[in-house]
Amino acid sequence: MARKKIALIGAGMIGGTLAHLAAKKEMGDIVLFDIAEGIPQGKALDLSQCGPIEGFDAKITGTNDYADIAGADVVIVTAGVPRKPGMSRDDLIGINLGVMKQVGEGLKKYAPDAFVICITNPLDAMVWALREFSGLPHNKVVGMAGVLDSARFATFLAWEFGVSVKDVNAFVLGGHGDTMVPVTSYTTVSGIPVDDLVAMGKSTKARIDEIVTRTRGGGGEIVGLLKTGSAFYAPATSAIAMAEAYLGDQKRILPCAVYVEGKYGLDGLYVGVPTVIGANGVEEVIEIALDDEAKQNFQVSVDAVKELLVACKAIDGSL
Ligand code: TXD
Repeated sequence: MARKKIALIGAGMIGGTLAHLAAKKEMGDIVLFDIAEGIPQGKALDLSQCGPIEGFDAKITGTNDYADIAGADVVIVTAGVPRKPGMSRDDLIGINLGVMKQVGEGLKKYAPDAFVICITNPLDAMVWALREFSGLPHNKVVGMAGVLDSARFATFLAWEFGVSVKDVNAFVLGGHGDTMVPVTSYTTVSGIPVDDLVAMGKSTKARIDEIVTRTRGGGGEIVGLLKTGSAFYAPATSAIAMAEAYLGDQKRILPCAVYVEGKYGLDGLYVGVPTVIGANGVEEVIEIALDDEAKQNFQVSVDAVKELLVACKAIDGSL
């Protein structure tokens, strides 16, 4: 059986990390696309030379021509500009919306059957715009944010409780922004709800609230430290988990930015919700019961996403 084909649109910090992870896992042949001349080609050559050492067989190529992504099974989009200190994710709309338009045209023409994972910020608006521009089916275009935000939440909780990260199952819903909704009532350590661990004296409500706040600011914390860009190892790792769920028909329930129609009181919006990812892409949106606080926070998140869409439509009248 021919190898799968993975196209990475954007060969920057996340794109290069995606390529390395996909190659090490032998997920398929990899095409790195970028508008920067030489970057995708140089990274592809460098990564290819890891093969003899790591022992992976994967054809890794770099290109500036969309035709080279033809027939891709999975496309992961990081094209655009990342944040600098002092910038909000929303400040990126002006530039990255135009980028999504170009990428959407490329997908429509060369990879209409692909499962597309958008990473570019502001995520909830960019994934919606990419779906609109590409015309691909809603169940085949998703955004990566919740897996990353949940991993940040899980990391901080594991440190707090002094337990293995393997045993923390964290849930973060809503938009990929300061309004994201870490849902402690669905967050467990080996099945034990966080609230029960607090009741056992393993932590306090105040500390958990601090961790929720730190999770919300998780991206900004790294931007502030790096100064030249934003996080890229965990974002790449998160998108790879989503791509593996699709390629392996794993039926994983992952928090992804997906098109929600009729559930959570929404009538057609991309936002982070628990999603079953399998060979058909988005196979089901899981509507969990939210307590009043989580419901309120989720609504704030939805309203923030809606404002981004208004901003997008003001920039590009075709949306
Ligand atoms: O959880 C999440 N979704 C976020 C997303 C987590 C971290 C980073 N987040 C966003 O991903 C970030 O705010 C950016 O919007 C993207 C990509 O971040 P990255 O750190 O990889 O940015 P780089 O290193 O600047 O890479 C972007 C590449 C760069 O090589 C540019 O030349 C290329 O995008 N680029 C383009 N490629 C194709 N087409 C166009 N028009 C284009 N413009 C720039």
